[in-house]
Amino acid sequence: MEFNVPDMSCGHCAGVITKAIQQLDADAMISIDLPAKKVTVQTAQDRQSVAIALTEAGYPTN
Ligand SMILES: [Cu+2]
Repeated sequence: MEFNVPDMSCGHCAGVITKAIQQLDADAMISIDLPAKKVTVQTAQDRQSVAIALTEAGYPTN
């Protein structure tokens, strides 16, 4: 699944986002495209759970 994360702007953001997703699913495969502000996640969790985790970490998705 793919998320647009407009507030993601640097490596720190990417780190926070990675951690938030890993707390939800330690086995998640996460790939972050910083210039495109895009996060791709392979996880058994549903899309809404990941979106909520990102929002709670301070990075709302759209
Ligand atoms: Cu940042």
